[in-house]
Amino acid sequence: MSKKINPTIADWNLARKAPSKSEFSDGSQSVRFAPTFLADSDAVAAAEAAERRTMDEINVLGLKRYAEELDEHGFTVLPPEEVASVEFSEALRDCILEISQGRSGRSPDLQTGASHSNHESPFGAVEWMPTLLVEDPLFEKALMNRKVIALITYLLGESCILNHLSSMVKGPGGEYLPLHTDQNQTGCVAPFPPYASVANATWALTDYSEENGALCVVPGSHRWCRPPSAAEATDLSRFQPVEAPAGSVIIWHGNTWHGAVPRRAPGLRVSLVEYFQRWYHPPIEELAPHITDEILQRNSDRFAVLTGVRKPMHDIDTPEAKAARIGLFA
Ligand SMILES: O=C(O)CCC(=O)C(=O)O
Ligand SMILES: [Fe+2]
Repeated sequence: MSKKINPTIADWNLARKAPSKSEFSDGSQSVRFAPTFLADSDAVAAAEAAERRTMDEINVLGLKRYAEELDEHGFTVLPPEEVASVEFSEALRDCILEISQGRSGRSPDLQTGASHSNHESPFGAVEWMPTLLVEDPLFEKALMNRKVIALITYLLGESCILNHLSSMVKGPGGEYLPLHTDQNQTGCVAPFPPYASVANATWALTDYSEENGALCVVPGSHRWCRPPSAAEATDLSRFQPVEAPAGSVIIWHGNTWHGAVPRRAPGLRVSLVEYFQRWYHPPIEELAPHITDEILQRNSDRFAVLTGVRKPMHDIDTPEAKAARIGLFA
């Protein structure tokens, strides 16, 4: 597996190794340093353990190939058979369409797409619906999908959080979504670090193809560590539509240039967007106040971290919190 994009703990060991007494720079043991900022062997061990857990999970779930694609191309497509049953994906799609009807008062037309053909949004002819997580337990199940979380952890570490969970319902016509990166929207300014500080997992709940108005990517663009220029953002020769059957999950690195083509075929493109980021970026959806005890009880501890109910990495003194500052997978 390429180590260039996601350096492993070994690459950083020299800088992070807890020093022995004889390694202090002036060779003297009589000089005293305030301990908080010194490398700490418990924190290093916690960071290494997080990397081992992350890679073990990738291997146990048979996801090595998809992790390699993320390293190599900056995106990957988990096919439906890797993700969930057809029934689950269809239920998720129907649930989104029902919420769309409830929020807009208009009945979505999956066959012709006429209900959404005149929609205007920054994403084209798309109805964008944020704040979905607590609308239905199906969204909690989608969020906690083990394989999706394994790959997101590979990109963002165990301490990552959800920035928002939303859906897109796209009708025929409308505008192109210009190429852009997510990294500089909620992560950091260019030049970007080579590792992801933001990552997107989008459930394609209807078939994705060029004529169906698919997401487009520029493979390998995550290595460029910058967003496209205005000319590059609108250069249609760079738009590569992602072909993915309904039920797939498309995962991409925050540095990856992506956009979308307008839908030419009748009907609707329906997707669920799970947008994640490293723990130190503020989320756009403040989820914690909406997470009830009942929701917490039916979910894992990881769910509480993802939704910001628990913030263990904000506690500066624990090895885990220190590990989240020194390890890409912690
Ligand atoms: O699904 C799409 O059409 C692209 C949306 C997008 O840019 C995003 O979710 O970051
Ligand atoms: Fe985006």
